[in-house]
Amino acid sequence: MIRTIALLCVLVAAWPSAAARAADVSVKIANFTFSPQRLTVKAGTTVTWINEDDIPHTVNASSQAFKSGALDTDQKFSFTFAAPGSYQYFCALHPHMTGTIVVEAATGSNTPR
Ligand SMILES: [Cu+2]
Repeated sequence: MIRTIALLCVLVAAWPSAAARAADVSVKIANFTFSPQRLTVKAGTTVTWINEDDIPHTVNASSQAFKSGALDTDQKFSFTFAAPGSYQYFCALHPHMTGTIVVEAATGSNTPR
């Protein structure tokens, strides 16, 4: 419980713009699993992975669009998905750990055409 509160404080401190950018989301890494394993976001969304396991994990895109390096406990990695598409990723240390980020075109008046 205390650990959860401490983590929330860290998150708020690290993301001063979190309230203004409510669309930004996080993926938890725990028990050798990315959670949620499949996530759909709008283009322009920043996704942050947080390692809650006691051992290191990585977040590597199959396309090599992003690559975190080893994340120790409570370490985070963020990537902003600018382009729509389906992004498969895995943990380089435990390749059976996989996840997918599906990026949809952003809607709004400033969307070209
Ligand atoms: Cu791993």
